[in-house]
Amino acid sequence: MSKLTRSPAWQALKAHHTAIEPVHMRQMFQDDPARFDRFSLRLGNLLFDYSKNRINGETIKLLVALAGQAELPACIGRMFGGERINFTERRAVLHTALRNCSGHPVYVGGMTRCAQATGAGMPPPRLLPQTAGCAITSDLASVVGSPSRMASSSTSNVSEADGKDVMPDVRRVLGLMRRFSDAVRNGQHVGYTGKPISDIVNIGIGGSDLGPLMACEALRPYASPKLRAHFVSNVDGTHLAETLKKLDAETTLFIVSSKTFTTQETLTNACSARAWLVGKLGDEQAVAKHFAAVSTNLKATGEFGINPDNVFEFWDWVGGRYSLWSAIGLPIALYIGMDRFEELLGGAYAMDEHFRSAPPERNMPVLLGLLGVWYGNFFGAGSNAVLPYDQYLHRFPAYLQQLEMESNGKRVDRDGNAVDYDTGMVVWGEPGTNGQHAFYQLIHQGTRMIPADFLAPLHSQNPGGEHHSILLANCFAQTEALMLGKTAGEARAELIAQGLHGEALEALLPHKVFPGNRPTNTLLFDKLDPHTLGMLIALYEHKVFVQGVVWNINSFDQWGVELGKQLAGKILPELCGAAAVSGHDASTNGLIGHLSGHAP
Ligand code: G6Q
Repeated sequence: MSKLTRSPAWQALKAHHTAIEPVHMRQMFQDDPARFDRFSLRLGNLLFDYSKNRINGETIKLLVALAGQAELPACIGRMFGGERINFTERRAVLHTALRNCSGHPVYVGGMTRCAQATGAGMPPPRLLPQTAGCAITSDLASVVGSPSRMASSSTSNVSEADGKDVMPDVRRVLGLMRRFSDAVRNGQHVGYTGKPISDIVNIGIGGSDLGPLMACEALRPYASPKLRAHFVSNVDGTHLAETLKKLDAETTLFIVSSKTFTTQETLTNACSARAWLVGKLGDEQAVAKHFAAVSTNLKATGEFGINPDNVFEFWDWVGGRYSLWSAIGLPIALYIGMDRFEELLGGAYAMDEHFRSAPPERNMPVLLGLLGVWYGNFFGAGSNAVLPYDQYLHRFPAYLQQLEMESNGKRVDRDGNAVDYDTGMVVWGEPGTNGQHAFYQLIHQGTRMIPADFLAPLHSQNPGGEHHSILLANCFAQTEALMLGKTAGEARAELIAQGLHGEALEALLPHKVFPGNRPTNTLLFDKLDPHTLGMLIALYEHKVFVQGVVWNINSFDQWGVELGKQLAGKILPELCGAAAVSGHDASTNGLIGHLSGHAP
């Protein structure tokens, strides 16, 4: 048994699970009319209702004890404090610095294995009105008039030195983003033939795609009507080809986004896009006006031929899937404008401040994370559905899939020992009512428990008719039905009312029963504006952190992704005939052989 599973907090939860397993939530609601008040939380305009969970006060106490045993508060302090908690890559984890509106410096710290260390070391939080934008403000002063815009970026593509305050660089790059996005949006930055930019195409994959794509979709109502945003990620040539079909080279701006600037998919797509552009405009010189890059690898962006004035850097302490707050968010800034982008940062900052200051039992990310642990480790749930009742959030589940599954899809603990408990869950979902007509059947009546998060705005960005009332009625009805279920008695009464009786009734009855007792969280917000989206994303980022701390895993590396990056490298030359096919298993040899008669 691992240290975690034999720990007193874990064992206490195990015993508590045995006691709570037979209790139906119907009963819990009947017994406690104040259950909603006890198990809901507000932060700014965000309401987190977690009362429809299989918990009581004792559950929360025990889960909080588990977090305490894992030294969660100290670990939070270490992340915000810039310690190198991503120890397998010797990196700090400082996406929170990218939205640090406090005016305080943030220093890259020394290497620490957070679960083993003690002591809080948390700076006192600075309170921020929940509706405020981000006071981080892009530092235009350090951009304008600077002899070289990269002058102070000596650390790019290398590890930041311990003790360095990252905030001046953060502000400087935000300033560059503001200058560039303003210029594109107001028509100052024009294409090679002098026409204003109408289309931006982000070329990136994984963390360099999913965040900006999700956020641009979510914030469409705030977008400039003069700009369209496109995202090309897949190396499948179809993705680029279908995107280019819609575009005019004279008015298109490509942003090549890659932390490493070595990713095969991104570089392949970027090269093809460049060839398309030069082919259409007939001059290599056009590239300078139509290509920008976002990367930590400034040497590689230079070698690719991107005009240094259009290169936006970030740093090794920003993980790919945590990078939308950095220059990787440039498509968002272009699309909705820099002021709105800074509101997004402000929302995340509000959640950061809540996360680092609220007591665990009143802390949204802590509770959300611990509820996941409760179901994953004690009820054996294997997946978590995320169900936005807001069409603009249609890519949110896909975004969370990477955030959660890449971060917590780990099988060894921080000491390298195989864990004897489950870690990250499968995350999946679709916008609400579409899902209702598809996979909700399994959530209601299937054999597996699937905890689900329901997200909905009180106000639609597109009010009119009865759409929004119908949408919300569906959302609330689903969580109610999942909690209550339908007993055999209720189903029987319904069937009798429909005129059924005898054998026909008895045959149908079991199919009409819903066990209920299926847990859900509901997140309600005023409307999906940049500030709220920032809060929601940061909420889930910190949820992932909480779970990683409890499971004693490194949530910030991704060796599985790195493996994928290496694998095709060996087979590609074999497919092209540049190397002999060797060293594979019979299946892979067979597939390669099959292809050789049908050249791609
Ligand atoms: C994210 C992962 C991964 C990464 C992509 C793209 O946390 O590391 O999804 O973002 O593999 O990598 P580049 O940005 O380096 O092209």
